[in-house]
Amino acid sequence: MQSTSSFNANTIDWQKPGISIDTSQLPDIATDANDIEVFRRDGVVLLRGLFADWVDTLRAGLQRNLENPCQFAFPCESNPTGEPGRFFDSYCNWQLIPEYLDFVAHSAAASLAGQFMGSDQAQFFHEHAFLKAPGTQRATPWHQDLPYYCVDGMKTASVYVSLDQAAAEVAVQFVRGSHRWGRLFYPRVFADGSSFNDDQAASDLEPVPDIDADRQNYDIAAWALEPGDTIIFDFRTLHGTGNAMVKTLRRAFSTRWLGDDVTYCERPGETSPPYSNHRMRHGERMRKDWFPVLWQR
Ligand SMILES: O=C(O)CCC(=O)C(=O)O
Repeated sequence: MQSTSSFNANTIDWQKPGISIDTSQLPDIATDANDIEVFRRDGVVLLRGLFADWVDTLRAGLQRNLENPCQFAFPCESNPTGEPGRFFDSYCNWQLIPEYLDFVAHSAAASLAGQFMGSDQAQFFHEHAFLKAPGTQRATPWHQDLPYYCVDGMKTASVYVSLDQAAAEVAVQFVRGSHRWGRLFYPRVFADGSSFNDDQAASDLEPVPDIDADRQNYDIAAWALEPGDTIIFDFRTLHGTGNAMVKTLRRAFSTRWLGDDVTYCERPGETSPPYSNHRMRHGERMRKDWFPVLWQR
């Protein structure tokens, strides 16, 4: 997705392309056909402890992101002033934060994403880091990531690494099978759940159903998470949280991956990230110099 309260037009010059990644350094990973089957069926799968070895590195990167938020792209605070806790996120910093780059360039995330998407390649879109501090009650509004994004396609995956213990009621939750509903919902502002774009009413998107008011009618995956637990989910899978109070620090780091059917998509209103001067037209493949292909079958 996207997150976020509103895009900060004054964010740093995050769009500088440039770093090239030596794909020969990227490890392949053996995947389990049953896990891939669950991902295809449910739009989400949990792989316990998969990236435990990366937790310290990613925590250090997120700490760098937090200490100087304005030096990085799209720092966003979604807790209104005066509300307890903190709900922070930031994204598009993989070229700026060495620990994030290390993960993108040296972890098995590309291989994992490519195999789960059933794609001949895994093209990297961007990363996104999240933090909720103890005391936070602000929910992550239920949303799908795809309608925020300037891409379209069926083969997509987020690789979400939990960096802390999180009880099920505060961890991100997923509506199983929602990626197959054939429905897309309005993106929402994280701070208050309102629509992300004013002109969405004119689009084909629907309002997100009130999942929390009707939980028994949805098949919700709500897992207690440990550091290193990794959730792979489709950009169309509905996810979010209720507003149970976060009792201990809860951080996560997500990478977003595009499969071989994904193309650039013009959507009404602003997309996330708000790329400019990209010179791609609707329906074209995403340019590889900005979005590197890091794994090929
Ligand atoms: O961790 C959260 O609460 C939100 C995560 C999320 O929305 C995402 O990774 O797309």
